[in-house]
Amino acid sequence: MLRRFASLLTKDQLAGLNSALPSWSIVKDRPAIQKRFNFKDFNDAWEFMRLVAKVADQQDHHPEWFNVYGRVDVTLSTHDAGGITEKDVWLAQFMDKAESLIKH
Ligand code: H2B
Repeated sequence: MLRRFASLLTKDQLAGLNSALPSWSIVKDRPAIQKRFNFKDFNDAWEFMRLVAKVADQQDHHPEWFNVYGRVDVTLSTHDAGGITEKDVWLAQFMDKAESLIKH
């Protein structure tokens, strides 16, 4: 299978993550980023997950997530690379856009 190469972010890139992704944070005990999304109800949370799932599968880059009612806790990491890559940054930015589409 053809897999697009994704290299780990450098120390400088990690340090700059806060400005690229202000609403995300770096997980303490593993190399990953996380965000809690809060929607008004389960239907909006599910619509968000549906939008993201479609694109994530097209990109072959899948979120770790946990949903209860309107809440979606997301963790992003590139398992194949063992850490945070630009694929995670890309998907995080897409999720922020999907969130704003649903909340408007
Ligand atoms: N998703 C994430 N988040 N990280 C990966 O390394 C990854 C993935 N690898 N989805 C893909 C699938 C790989 O396992 C398949 C075989 O392409």
